[in-house]
Amino acid sequence: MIFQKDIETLPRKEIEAIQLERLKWVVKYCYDNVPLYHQRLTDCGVLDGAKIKQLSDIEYIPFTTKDDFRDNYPFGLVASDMKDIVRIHASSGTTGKPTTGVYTKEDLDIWSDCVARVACAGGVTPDDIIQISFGYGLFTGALGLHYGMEKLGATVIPASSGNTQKQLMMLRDWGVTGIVATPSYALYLSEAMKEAGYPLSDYSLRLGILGSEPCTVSMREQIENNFNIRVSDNYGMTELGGPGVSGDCEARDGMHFAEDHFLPEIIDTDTGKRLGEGEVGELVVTTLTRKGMPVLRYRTKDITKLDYQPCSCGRTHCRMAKTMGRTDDMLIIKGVNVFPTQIENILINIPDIAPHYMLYITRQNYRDSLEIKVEVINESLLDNYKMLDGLKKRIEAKLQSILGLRTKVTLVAPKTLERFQGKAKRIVDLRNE
Ligand code: ADP
Ligand code: K
Ligand code: ZN
Repeated sequence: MIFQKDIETLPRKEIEAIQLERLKWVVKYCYDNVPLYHQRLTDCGVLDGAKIKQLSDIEYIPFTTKDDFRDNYPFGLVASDMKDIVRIHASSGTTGKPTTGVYTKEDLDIWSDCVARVACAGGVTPDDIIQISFGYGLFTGALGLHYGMEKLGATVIPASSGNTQKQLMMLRDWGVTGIVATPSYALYLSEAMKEAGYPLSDYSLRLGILGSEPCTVSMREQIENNFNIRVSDNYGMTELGGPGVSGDCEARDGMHFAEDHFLPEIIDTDTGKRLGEGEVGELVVTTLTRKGMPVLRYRTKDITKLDYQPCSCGRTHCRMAKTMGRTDDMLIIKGVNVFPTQIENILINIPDIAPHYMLYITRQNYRDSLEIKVEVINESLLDNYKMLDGLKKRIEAKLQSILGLRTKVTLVAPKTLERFQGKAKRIVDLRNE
């Protein structure tokens, strides 16, 4: 099933024609309505779009960054009349002032379409009962998935996050077939489900629609095995309106971008130069239809690549690879570049330990060191020092061979590391303390 088949299977040429027309529209719209963009479009000579003749002319336009959102907090980037704004969301703001996202009625309508596409691509049908275990509130994830699922015709349970026993009760009693959550919460819930001890046959769960943080293939497999479900990944962010920007189809070979609403580019982070198809770099996105808060060339800081080849599912919109990290969470330890997802991938494939871990980075005498705390799950090892030491050394050796970095592994008892109900925060960088 393809939710908006006519649009999602358009030939490449037609997608590009729509994008060019909409790009010209959004440039003029920003020039006319947002002081920051008016100034920048004036400075670069694009003005109200006079210089945009083809899609690649987008490169004349300066990037927009997270700082622009902060500097214009809360409503400086709003392009519509406030009387036409019907909803305000905001990011968590863990690294400063929150980022606001504002929506007109039309924006909400398009947003739901985009989320419904992603849900449909992930296997959801109107027969499904979907439990939304994202935290409801300012966060775009919960309400975004909520209205998208409803638009698709699925039955929505606005469970919100937390209260694990009640989550499990609803899963069992209400015949829930699909769960929406962050991968870390899904993993947590799947463990709690095993522990609760009811047979799998008490549950009807078959799908996981996960997003909002990276989910490696190995983590996905772990969640799938625990729950006995199929998981799809989807991607988005507050600055671009929330989830629905891209999502997995049944092929799970890259997440299809909603290319009629978002124009993606990949750039070299250092030079800002546009990169070609398949090249790895930072994702930059321009919104093509948003009215409340349009964004020109937003630097997402997410590292990925784009694939424009036809997909076996029939959709023609390009596919974005799972993010390989962010330009700002890349750890540089003793000069070695490390992405936390690399470490996770290694740990998750080692038996006897749980997929729960914490990274601590410290600095002494100008030397960085990385300590990794991991939980042992094989209880029979706990009293055997020799076995534990052997396990620890094997993990350290594996990490060193793959990362090229000597690390210190500390094994801890089962269930002693923090469990995250929202986005996991597994990195503690103490170098500048
Ligand atoms: P969200 O509502 O999706 O959590 P935020 O604005 O809080 O949006 O955070 C956006 C960031 O979250 C993205 O820039 C990206 O780094 C990360 N993110 C969101 N979804 C995914 C995903 N499916 N895979 C990897 N990272 C993701
Ligand atoms: K996120
Ligand atoms: Zn596909």
